[in-house]
Amino acid sequence: MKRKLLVQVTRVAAAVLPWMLGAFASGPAHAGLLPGASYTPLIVAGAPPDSPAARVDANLPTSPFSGVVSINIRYANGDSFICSGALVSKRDVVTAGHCVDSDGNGTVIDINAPGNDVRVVFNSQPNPGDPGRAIVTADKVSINPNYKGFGNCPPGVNSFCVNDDVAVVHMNADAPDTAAIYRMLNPDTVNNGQLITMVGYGTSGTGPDGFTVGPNFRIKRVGMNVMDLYDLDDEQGFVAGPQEVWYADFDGNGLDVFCDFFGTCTQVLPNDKEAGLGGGDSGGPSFVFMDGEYFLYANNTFGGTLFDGQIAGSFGTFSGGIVLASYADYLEQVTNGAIQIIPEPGSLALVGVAAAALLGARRRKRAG
Ligand SMILES: [Ca+2]
Ligand SMILES: [Ca+2]
Ligand SMILES: [Ca+2]
Ligand SMILES: [Ca+2]
Repeated sequence: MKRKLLVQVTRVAAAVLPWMLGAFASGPAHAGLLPGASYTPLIVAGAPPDSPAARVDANLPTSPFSGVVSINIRYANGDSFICSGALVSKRDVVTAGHCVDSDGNGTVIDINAPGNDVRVVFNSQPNPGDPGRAIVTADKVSINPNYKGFGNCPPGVNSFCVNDDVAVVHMNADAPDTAAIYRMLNPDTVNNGQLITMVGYGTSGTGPDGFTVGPNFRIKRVGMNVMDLYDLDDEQGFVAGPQEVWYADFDGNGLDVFCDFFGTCTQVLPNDKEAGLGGGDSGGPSFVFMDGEYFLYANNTFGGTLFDGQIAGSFGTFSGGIVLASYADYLEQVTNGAIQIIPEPGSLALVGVAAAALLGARRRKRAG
């Protein structure tokens, strides 16, 4: 018998982080953040002998991920959140909109209000006091104007919209020299089957058990997956416009849910590579590795379960984020041209986007 398909998308990022950087969140999560949502974090390992520890990337200048940062968002009421991000210029970090959304409706945090701030935490060197571990305060924060809060859709669209969840944090001082600056790839089309490397500071765990390890501003993990499905523009009812949202399932222990439910049967990666996302991974990058370079390709913003009884973060759940190429104009504008965006070589432009229609169909079905 087929299990009832229950798509439940929960925000991945912005987990409350009570023990790092002196930040302490008393009481429940910030009121603006999806009340009642179960917080699920990012880079989750496979089954033993793979483990969360095995996915940790050393905080070294030689790491290709030295420019992946954690971000601490603090409010005057004491709320404190952790997210992840990617350095795209000496002063600019790309992250997720919901990380800096103060009211759940896409209103950017007022960093000029007393007690509020956004800080970028670098981990491009290993030892306390190293310049590569600088914590740099933001002097400007921008959320993509089409982002109206996690899950919130444009008027007239009856669905759950995770689209447009992109933000840029501008810092009041230069990033440390040891932190890598990433160039962004801007392909014409993103294809299902695209291999990605995901990096973040969020919750981790294992495929069998789900989330077991909390997020940490100083511990980043790396995992891989393959993009399976896409959503088009929510402002156009998901039937037109660019690919805005990507989805990947967390394959393992014989579970391949997007293959089973949507007929999208992409490569299942080895146990020590395939990964899901957890709380705190939000805003972190998904890279495409090409010609010896990691290019920024997408950000990571959500995770979810497909049916009742699934353990958050376990095999058979899914996660995803935002395809940044679809926001190239916005990113160019907000960084004052500081972000380096390069077109993807034609040889890599791929085949169709048959999968794009699938979630659209599901959405319409649900809506109907
Ligand atoms: Ca939108
Ligand atoms: Ca949109
Ligand atoms: Ca997968
Ligand atoms: Ca799969």
